[in-house]
Amino acid sequence: MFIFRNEIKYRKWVIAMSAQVAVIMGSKSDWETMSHACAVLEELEVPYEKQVVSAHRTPDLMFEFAENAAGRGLKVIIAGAGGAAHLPGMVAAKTVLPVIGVPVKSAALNGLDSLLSIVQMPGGIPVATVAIGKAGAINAGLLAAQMLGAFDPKLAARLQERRDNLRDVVLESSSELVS
Ligand code: RP5
Repeated sequence: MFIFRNEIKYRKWVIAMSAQVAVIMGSKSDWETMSHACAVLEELEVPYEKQVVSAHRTPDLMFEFAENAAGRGLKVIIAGAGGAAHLPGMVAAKTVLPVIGVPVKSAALNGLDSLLSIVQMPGGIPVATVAIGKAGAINAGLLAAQMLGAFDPKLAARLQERRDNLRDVVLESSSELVS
């Protein structure tokens, strides 16, 4: 049992050391949305790490994270936030790694506030902004994998297989309508 617990710690350490993608979010309340990005990365066997980093509540941690991200070997950052969603843009301001911003659906304005906060970056500091909510989180995971897949033929093949499966599911659903 003791050894097993150590093994879990060891595996977590290995993942942290080998992560290519970081999935960060402004609050634990964003996890329901951001878990979809993580699920895609797991499915595609992309090593990733996840963490809560708040632009407003933990600004020093945010800067430390962004400044050290490239040096730690990360290649892509997925950042989700809701409301006054400054996390993706501020992280992008402190790193030249690609940052994908996920607008989390907010209670007050249904995520329109999140979307506009993330997408309207000034020229020079890009954030690749995806759709509000679950679809955006899924696409953020896929987009990160596609960026890495440009340099990793095996990952590119897994992405193509996923596309092919998606196509088959749609064609199948269409044929069910006809019969
Ligand atoms: C943002 O504020 C977070 O990204 C979250 O979407 C929103 C609300 O956070 P909580 O009050 O639920 O922690 O910073």
